[in-house]
Amino acid sequence: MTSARDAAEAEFKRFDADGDGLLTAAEIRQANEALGGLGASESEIEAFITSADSDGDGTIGLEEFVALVGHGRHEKA
Ligand SMILES: [Ca+2]
Ligand SMILES: [Ca+2]
Repeated sequence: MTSARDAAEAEFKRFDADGDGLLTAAEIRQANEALGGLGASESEIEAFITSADSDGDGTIGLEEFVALVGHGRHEKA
């Protein structure tokens, strides 16, 4: 059984282009474009980071990402 956390971790690793365990604004923008080219603006990406960045270091760690996507949001029902 795949838990929501497992799915979030897999997603995180896909986004984390350099594998350092942190998602930067650049990585999130690249991932967003790769996932369907929604063309998020800089301010949208900044808002995403701000909403997820609970320790305020300006990047999204795995735990922050899991907390964001693992809370009642499901990509696939
Ligand atoms: Ca990274
Ligand atoms: Ca952070």
